[in-house]
Amino acid sequence: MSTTLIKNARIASSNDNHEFVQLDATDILVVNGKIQAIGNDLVCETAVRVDAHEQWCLPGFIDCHTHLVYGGNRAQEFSLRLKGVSYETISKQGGGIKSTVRATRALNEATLLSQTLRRAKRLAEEGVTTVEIKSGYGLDKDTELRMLDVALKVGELTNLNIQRTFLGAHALPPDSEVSAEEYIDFVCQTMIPYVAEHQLADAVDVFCEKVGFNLAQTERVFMAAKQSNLKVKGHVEQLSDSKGAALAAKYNALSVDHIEYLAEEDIPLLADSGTVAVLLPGAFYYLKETQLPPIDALRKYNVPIAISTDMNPGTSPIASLLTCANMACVLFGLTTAEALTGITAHAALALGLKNKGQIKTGYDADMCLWDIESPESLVYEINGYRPTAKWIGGKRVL
Ligand code: DI6
Ligand code: FE
Repeated sequence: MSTTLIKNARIASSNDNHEFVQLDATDILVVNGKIQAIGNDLVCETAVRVDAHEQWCLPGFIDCHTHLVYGGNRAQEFSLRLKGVSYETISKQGGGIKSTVRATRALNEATLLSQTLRRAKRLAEEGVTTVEIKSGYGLDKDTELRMLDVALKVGELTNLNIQRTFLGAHALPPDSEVSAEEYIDFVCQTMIPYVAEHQLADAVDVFCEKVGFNLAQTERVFMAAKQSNLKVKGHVEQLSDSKGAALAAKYNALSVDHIEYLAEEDIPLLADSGTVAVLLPGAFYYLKETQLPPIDALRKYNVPIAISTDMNPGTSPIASLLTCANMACVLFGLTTAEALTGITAHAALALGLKNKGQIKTGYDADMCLWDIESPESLVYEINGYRPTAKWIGGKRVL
């Protein structure tokens, strides 16, 4: 693979203290997909030389929680909700996740792939280089596996790094008599071992909520994941304090996501287990939630905070990570620096990716150049900018 030398950049990244700062260097040498050196006056005769002309160079953004693969849309449900019908009511009446499951099951792989690619490209256009994609709109073996395969193909066709998460425990399958316990048996005994054996996912997720699965069912899924050596994450405390975060911490979860209703007493558990708090302000916005996540307490206990789109057809149809970073500032009170760390270094931690999310020697060369006044411009202005150059694993893709 080629060697690249980027000259004259203003480089900004989170540092090891989790602060998003400008580095005291202008040049980056990339060899074999990795950042080999960061410094001033770097020289390499054999490298492809790129003059950044003082543009900013930032780590590629990481969208660490998406449901990018799905069929259909939920525009009608959106209209119902605008008339005051709640998400829970729609879900109980067979809409919500179940309607997307029916639409997803009905699509063949090629159609599912082309619809997913459209959304992946939207994310990528804004400087995203890594995307986590969950299954969970199949809820039967064939469709769950098809979703995971589509996610893999998105990576092959776009250059994006894709992390896959098995979310079989997203909802009870529609049009089936199966009980929640029986369905969890299937998830734990059939699906998780299969997914692990064939390396179809990097982690396992559960929707722990009144409209999802209860704490005991969630724990069964976490135990099965652990037995199969898969990391866990959880959709927890989105609509109520169900104690999913504390349980996730017990299983050393990579992340707990949503967490508007997270109780302060559970936050030290997250700090101890190294679990990342993932904010999903798009879902908060679309559901017109008013309960704010406990940002000050997360800061107090130094729990890393990440931000993601939660891109999904029901509660967060928003394929723009930078818009979600803006929302995390405006709606949740994050600083712009916290937001930038939240879509880079902390998002990498939420996926267990040790070599991504920072511009740092030895890290993967996933980065973009931006023609902006300062990095905070990206969070300040909605739909304001696109990168002018982009590398993923050292390969120039823009
Ligand atoms: N929480 C969410 O935000 C998405 N899934 C979940 O467990 C919503 C999924 C949907 O409504 O389709
Ligand atoms: Fe989600």
